[in-house]
Amino acid sequence: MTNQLIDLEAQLEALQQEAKSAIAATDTLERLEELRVVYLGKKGQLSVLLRGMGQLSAEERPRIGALVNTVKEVLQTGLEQQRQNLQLRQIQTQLDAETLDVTMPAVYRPIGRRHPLNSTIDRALDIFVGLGYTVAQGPEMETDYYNFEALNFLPDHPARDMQDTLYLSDGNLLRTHTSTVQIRYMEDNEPPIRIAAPGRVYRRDTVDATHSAVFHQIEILAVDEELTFTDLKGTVKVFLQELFGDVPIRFRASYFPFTEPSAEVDVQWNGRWLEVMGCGMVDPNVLVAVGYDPEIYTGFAAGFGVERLAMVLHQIDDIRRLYSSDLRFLQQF
Ligand code: 2U9
Repeated sequence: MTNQLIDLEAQLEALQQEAKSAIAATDTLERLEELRVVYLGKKGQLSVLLRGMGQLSAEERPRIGALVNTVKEVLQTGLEQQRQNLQLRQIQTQLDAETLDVTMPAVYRPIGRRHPLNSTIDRALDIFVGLGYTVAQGPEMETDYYNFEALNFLPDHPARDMQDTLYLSDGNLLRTHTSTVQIRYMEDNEPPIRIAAPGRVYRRDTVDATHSAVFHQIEILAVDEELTFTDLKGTVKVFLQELFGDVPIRFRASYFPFTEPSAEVDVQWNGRWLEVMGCGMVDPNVLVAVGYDPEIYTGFAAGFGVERLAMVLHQIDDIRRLYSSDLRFLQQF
């Protein structure tokens, strides 16, 4: 055996050892590919060693040839095995990362709820929309004309008093009822009309358990040919029974500047008669003010305070609870 042969064999052995441990130590597929190129590539270390074969004799060459093939196979097998290992490891890492721990405590996301005032408004409007009414809205700052004059309030009516109405320095005022919306709607539309007007209203009231300077109303108005007090009673009855269930209701004669005749409506609730709304046939003067002919058209209207209705429905003892944003109160609804 020549020295070259022994030398080459030793180098091949060393190469195989070094390559095997390098392959076993790789931890990425990219690094593994780099190693394949380093050892088995065209310009790799095995090819470099093979160039030394040229100096061997014809008898020695097959022996080295066989050894080179063995080293090649060992390295290819090693590379393939490590490739599979790394792929498995990659999949496992991915699975571990994507595992959903169903026992982990959830992130607390509090669920909001409707404020009792809004849910009362929604319930009431749903009922009227179901009866064919359209929801109408208008400005909160108003003129004397829309808030009083067009609604048949005489110039010296006590409601116009500074004691009762909030006047602004420019001569406008904050509406004391949503009837202003109906006047504006009638100016722009011809009968037949059926509208429900929800909104915020203002009064110069001292705040106590049942009064607030700012509160909410819903008023309805229907104008058509041949509408009678019976239509009004039927509408009010359907509305209250949708809201309170099959409870007794009664109409008491009353007075409002904008309706004639007028009535207040009570429901029997928890054994007591409670006043919940007012209503009446639209005064002919109001129809004339918006250009409707009272010889052809009649109308009925009704109105209620949303706070009062919510308080009756939910047994709330103080109107101020509806504005205090106290979660201990609001979470009960
Ligand atoms: C037009 C004509 C008539 C609306 C009406 C009432 C009776 C009524 C009060 C209930 C408690 C207001 O919130 S409260 O203080 N409302 O009693 N409202 S009839 O009548 C109208 C509306 C618009 C053009």
